[in-house]
Amino acid sequence: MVTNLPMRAKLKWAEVVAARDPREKIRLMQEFLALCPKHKGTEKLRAQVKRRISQLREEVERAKKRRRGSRRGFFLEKSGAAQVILLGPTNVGRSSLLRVVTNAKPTVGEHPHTTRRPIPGMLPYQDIQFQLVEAPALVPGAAEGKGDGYQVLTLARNADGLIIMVDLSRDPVEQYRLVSSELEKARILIRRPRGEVEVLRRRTGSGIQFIWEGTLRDCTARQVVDLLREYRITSALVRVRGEVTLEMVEDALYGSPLYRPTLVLGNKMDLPGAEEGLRRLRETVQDLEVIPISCKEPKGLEGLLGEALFRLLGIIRVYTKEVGEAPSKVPLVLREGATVEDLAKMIHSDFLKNFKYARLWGPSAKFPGERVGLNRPLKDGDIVELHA
Ligand SMILES: Nc1nc2c(ncn2[C@@H]2O[C@H](COP(=O)(O)OP(=O)(O)OP(=O)(O)O)[C@@H](O)[C@H]2O)c(=O)[nH]1
Ligand SMILES: [Mg+2]
Repeated sequence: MVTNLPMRAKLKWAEVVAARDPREKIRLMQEFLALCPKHKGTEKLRAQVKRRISQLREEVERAKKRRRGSRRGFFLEKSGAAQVILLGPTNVGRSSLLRVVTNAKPTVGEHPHTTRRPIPGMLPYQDIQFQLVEAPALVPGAAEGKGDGYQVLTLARNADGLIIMVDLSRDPVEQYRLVSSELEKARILIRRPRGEVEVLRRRTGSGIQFIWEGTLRDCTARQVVDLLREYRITSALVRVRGEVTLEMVEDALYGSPLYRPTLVLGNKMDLPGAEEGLRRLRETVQDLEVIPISCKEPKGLEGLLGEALFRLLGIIRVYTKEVGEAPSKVPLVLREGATVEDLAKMIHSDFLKNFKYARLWGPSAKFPGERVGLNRPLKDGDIVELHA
């Protein structure tokens, strides 16, 4: 995205990053824009910086209001195994779905924009629950702040996963494109990127250090260090995952894109034209899973959706037990790839400090009660007894 910025613009960005006061940041970002040439290559970057400016302005406004005692954020505390945000244009049936598969009872309306605030509901699946949140509808220009767009997209950024819901009977491809393009503009990725890079600035003067969980593609580590120096960054931790290019490193300096696992729900399968809509939607969406549903025929919907989210989010359930007792009825929820160490950390930091060994039953135990160490990967359904 970033291409050949003049040195003065890069230095200005270093000032933006160093600034602490939001008003000061806004002023410096405006100066940055003035130094940043206008052409095709800088279009996205300019749009993104402008978005940051409007966001900061809103934050300043909100902080003022908070001081006066009124609150109007969209923040929702997470609950259950994962928080999943239901996104879509208006009238696709998000409230109807919530009524069918969760305990929440939002108002369903024929009129557009019935839902104005996020509404959470719990979707039970086997012995866990997902928090499903209906977000107010996305409109074109949401990423520029239209129709509470910032708040909705912030909800999406903070979630564990996303559902894009469309109405199959009314040009679902266009609806999907609307949502996916607003997400893209807000730097939320709905497909796992080939590479990810994070630049964590540090105060101590310990130079640039790399954490290698992948490789650099078109450049050397030396070039990365030189690039960071142009932005006056001399002390940072650079985490490289997958395949990373120099452009991605520079991009990350303006705010890293975030990946959120995403599912597409095609609703109103009961209406004429939906079959054709589904076929065209699948053609467009390609590698994302598209699930056709109808809220008018809700039988089995809860299980279907729960199962899909379970797979999408890569959830594993682990049951802990005490010596000589039965395993807990309620599982701890971890993500694929989690180890005994992650489990111990989750329970209590003391557990990790004083860890001796663990005993393992279930799918990943070689035999019941196998003795394992901290780096042992866990699987869904494992039973673990921690010894500290
Ligand atoms: N035929 C049919 N109609 C549906 C289905 N799901 C929802 N509807 C109808 O679609 C309209 C909108 O439904 P809502 O659930 O309010 O949609 P929403 O996405 O929450 O919309 P807003 O909150 O207003 O943006 C209502 O008239 C529903 O009865 C479905 O599966 N089939
Ligand atoms: Mg609604």
